[in-house]
Amino acid sequence: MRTEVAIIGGGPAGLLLSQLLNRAGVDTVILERVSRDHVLSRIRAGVLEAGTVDLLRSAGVSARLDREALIHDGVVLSDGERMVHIDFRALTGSSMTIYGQTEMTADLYAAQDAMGTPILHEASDVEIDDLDQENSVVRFHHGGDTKHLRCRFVAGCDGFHGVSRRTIPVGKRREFERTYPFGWLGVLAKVPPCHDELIYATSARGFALASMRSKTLSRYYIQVPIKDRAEDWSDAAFWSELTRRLPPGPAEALTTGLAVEKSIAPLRSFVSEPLRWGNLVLAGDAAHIVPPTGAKGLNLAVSDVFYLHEALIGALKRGDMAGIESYSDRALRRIWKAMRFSWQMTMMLHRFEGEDSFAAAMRGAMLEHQQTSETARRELAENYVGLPF
Ligand code: RFL
Ligand code: PHB
Repeated sequence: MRTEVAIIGGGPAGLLLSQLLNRAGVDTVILERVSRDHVLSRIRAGVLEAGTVDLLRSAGVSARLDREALIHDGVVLSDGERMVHIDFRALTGSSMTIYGQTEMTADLYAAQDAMGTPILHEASDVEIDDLDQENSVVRFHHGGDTKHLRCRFVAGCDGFHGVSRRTIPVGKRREFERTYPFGWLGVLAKVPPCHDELIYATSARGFALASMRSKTLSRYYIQVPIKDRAEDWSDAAFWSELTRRLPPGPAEALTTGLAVEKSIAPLRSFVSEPLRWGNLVLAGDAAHIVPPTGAKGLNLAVSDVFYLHEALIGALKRGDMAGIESYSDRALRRIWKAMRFSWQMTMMLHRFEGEDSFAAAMRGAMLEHQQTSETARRELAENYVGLPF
């Protein structure tokens, strides 16, 4: 097999990159470790920046999003009774789009099928070689055979646990990491949301987030110790804990119901530099992870893809390698700013086990500052709606 760009990973980064390249006349093949059903059963992000939506539009995959998505002009930060409204529209002129990553991924699969792009599911034991040669090779197992895919570039879009990043020799990459001693227990339930905007709530019992996918589908999270297991949390225990962490009005308005999905995600900040090694380029969670507190992970994967698709088209259509050479630096500048924002939001809203009284007082002061300073709210809003690509 031969293609121009071999894409490892059929998540949002890999699919969107492939879609944008195909539309510019660049051939791709996507190798995905698991089945399509498995990819589409993962419940993850739900909040898209305007820049993300614009890129989905220019990729020709926004028809359903434009019909079904919710537009949110702000979010609420709360600690107990206090509810601080961050008015994105007034502060930045921009807003956020509520549309599940699962739906976005399904739309991308449909568009890629219509393009006839080869997507090989359950491709295992991927190995990438000859990255310093004119052409590279990806070896993998598929359908009982060992296969070889020859290509000009390899795009590593295989998430945090993928193989692409690890293909770069240890001495040639630098990793930055911060882990947090808690996770988010998330529940998806077919109930109307308790409030018309997202609520990020900090409390003496820990963090909670009230989010949604639609007017009839809610997504809630609570901070839990990292050693907790989702199966040990009954639906009743979840709803009871959530109610105690939300501000009183939304807590009273909360409709509980059967959890259609329940899982725990650990929180981590991680960057691996650089994003390029010879013919290999990394994008999305393969290169970096943010804690979900700022809703940045998926949006950052999309901004990487924006820079990368331009770079690959330049190289393959015009023989111009400048975009490939500057890709890593260009993407990392935006990545680090989103890292900082996600870390700051995490510190502002979570309770750390064994913390001193000063830490809680600092969270209170940060909320107080948000409440009383429009400058503080604008800074938060500017980052939340997404820095320019
Ligand atoms: P993905 O989605 O992990 O996709 C990578 C794909 O690669 C496949 N793969 C391999 N394929 C071939 N060979 C291998 N060796 C492979 N190893 C792995 C995997 O099966 C998978 O299909 O990475 P990608 O495309 O970079 O996308 C990143 C986003 O998924 C991620 O950043 C977001 O979901 C993060 N995130 C959020 N981001 C936001 O922007 N807004 C949010 O509101 C938001 N909420 C969240 C989140 C992530 C969460 N979890 C569970 C981590 C909420 C949660 C709970
Ligand atoms: C979600 O709806 O899944 C969600 C929303 C906002 C976040 C993280 C996750 O910051």
